[in-house]
Amino acid sequence: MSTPNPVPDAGAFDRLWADLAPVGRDAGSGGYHRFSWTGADTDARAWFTEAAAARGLDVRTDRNGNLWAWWGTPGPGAVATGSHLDSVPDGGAFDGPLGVASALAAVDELRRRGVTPARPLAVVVFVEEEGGRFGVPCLGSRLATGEIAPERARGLTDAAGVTWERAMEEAGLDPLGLGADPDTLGLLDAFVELHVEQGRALADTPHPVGVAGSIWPHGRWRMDFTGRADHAGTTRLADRNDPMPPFAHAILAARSLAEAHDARATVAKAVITPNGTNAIPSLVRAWLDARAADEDALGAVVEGVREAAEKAAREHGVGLAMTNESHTPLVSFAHDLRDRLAAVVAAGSARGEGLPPSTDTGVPVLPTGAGHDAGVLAAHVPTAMLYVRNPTGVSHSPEEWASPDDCHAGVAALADVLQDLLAR
Ligand code: HGY
Ligand code: MN
Ligand code: MN
Ligand code: MN
Repeated sequence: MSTPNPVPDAGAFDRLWADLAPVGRDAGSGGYHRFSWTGADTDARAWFTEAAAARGLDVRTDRNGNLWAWWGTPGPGAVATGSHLDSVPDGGAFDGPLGVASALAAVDELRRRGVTPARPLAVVVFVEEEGGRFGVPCLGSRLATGEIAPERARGLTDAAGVTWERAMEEAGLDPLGLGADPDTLGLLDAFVELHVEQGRALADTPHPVGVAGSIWPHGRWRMDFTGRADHAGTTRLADRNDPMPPFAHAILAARSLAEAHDARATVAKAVITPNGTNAIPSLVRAWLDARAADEDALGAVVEGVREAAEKAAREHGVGLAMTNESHTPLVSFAHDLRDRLAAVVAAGSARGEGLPPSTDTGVPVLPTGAGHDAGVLAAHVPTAMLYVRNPTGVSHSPEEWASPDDCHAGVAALADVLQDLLAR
């Protein structure tokens, strides 16, 4: 079992986690409903602000609503670490929060080691990473990098029609300040995100910590099937313009194309209007989440779904508009930083096992199909990721889990990595 040198004061993480984990947890399912700028997300952000301030960090909210907690005066050569606090509907406890709590615990560990950073360090919380409320994932980091235009972001709406602009105003922020933030990102020499592993890549290995190698190309496409509302009992089949059969064809096409291309395609969200048992729908609005190891496979899946959906729409006298809402190209994390992290984590593992730090403990470097803010920043800042083992192999579910020992190993590895980066 490879264990980075254990965190002598594991209590620092445990105390942080004991405070954060209950915030927004559903008493019934055990899942989380932390949607940007709403109660549970606001409470989690308040927790972060308090915990960071208690460590003497200077907490600032940037123009896009991301939180930055600085150890040292913000300046060039800075190192940042962090993740997100928002969740998918009924999400797990660790996806996002583990990276944030571990970052604060790593600050505690660095101080316990007597480290005086030679560079500024920021702990960051990106907003709307899941896109769970406004539909575009990594919205906070995409705004900061300039990847998404402020005008588009301001107009994004949630299920109740509330715009991002109004949600920010209600959170006490100025939505007119939205936009690329080179002044902040330009300070960073490195960004490291620690994240719970969201599949089985570490679950069946002796490694509690892995390093990210790449993130698959992935994206979201909205499909609007426009039919004609009518009576379920009096309308003959030949007279119908029912959007549901083409919708069903799109789902089945996504599944078979994903199998054919060893890709992943999911249709998990749909809004049916008027959504009445005995009323043929006038509109089905649904979203395709597609991901593949390369752009060719991703394109083949998406265009195959489009063709199948368009064919079925024609046959049923239904309109179809399929539009791309977000797309992240293949992310290959910078090899030098990735390999540096792997070496530091391996040395920590070796020390943890009483072996010479030069021992190659085989720390895994992993591809993933999960998107992250690190995947957005990687095109702008030298970026790397650490993964913490998830024995369940399940994520975006209350079942998602990481053991306390593995969380501590993650904090130790993150502290080792930050100590290495801050010393240069
Ligand atoms: O959907 C994702 O891959 C990430 O969890 N936002
Ligand atoms: Mn997620
Ligand atoms: Mn995440
Ligand atoms: Mn009737």
